[in-house]
Amino acid sequence: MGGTVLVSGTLSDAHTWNLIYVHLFLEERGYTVSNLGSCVPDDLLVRSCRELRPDLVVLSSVNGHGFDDGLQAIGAIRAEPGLRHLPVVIGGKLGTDGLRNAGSTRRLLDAGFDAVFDTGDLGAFELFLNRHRTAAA
Ligand code: B12
Repeated sequence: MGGTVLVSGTLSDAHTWNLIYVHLFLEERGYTVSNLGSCVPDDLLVRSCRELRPDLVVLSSVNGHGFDDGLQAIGAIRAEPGLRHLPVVIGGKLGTDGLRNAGSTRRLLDAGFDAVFDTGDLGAFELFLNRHRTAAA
């Protein structure tokens, strides 16, 4: 079955139902989930990645600051030598217009995210999970 996933909100984001939704979405697919909740500072996120050693980290942001918060979070994670290859994705409503933003997505990928779901496409996320599971097996 699935592995372990660390779910987290981003630094500025106070929304919580998105986190609960993603948590349940993963549990229903056999993953064991730890959920850090909302407004997570980068140092707590990095410390949790180091201590829990999850198979995957999923950041969720819906307040419109996801591109900026995500860039900062992935910078902190990738700066940690032991976390350079940890799979990390981000999704939700990352911008404020509900539209895909290829430039900002590219910046997040270049900064170290393994995948970006900027409009929260759960179908694309499920495809990613299946590919990730196959690669890990
Ligand atoms: C409830 C709510 C609040 C509540 C939150 C309470 C709580 N405990 O969560 C309160 C009142 C606190 C709030 C505050 C604010 N909110 Co608000 N809020 C909402 C609202 C009405 C519903 C959100 C919700 O719970 N949805 C239910 C969950 C299950 O769905 P979801 O969040 O959309 O998540 C889905 C997808 O995005 C996706 N998804 C999420 N994460 C991930 C991750 C991955 C990897 C993937 C694949 C998919 C994915 O899966 C989920 C299920 O489909 C939305 C509008 C709306 N109808 O969506 C606005 C909304 C999210 N809020 C918004 C804003 C702007 C704010 C404020 C900044 C307002 C303000 N000026 O103060 C503050 C944010 C403060 C902060 N520091 O973050 C905007 C965000 C703008 C944007 N991104 O385009 C929205 C979209 C409203 C709008 N149309 O303008 N909010």
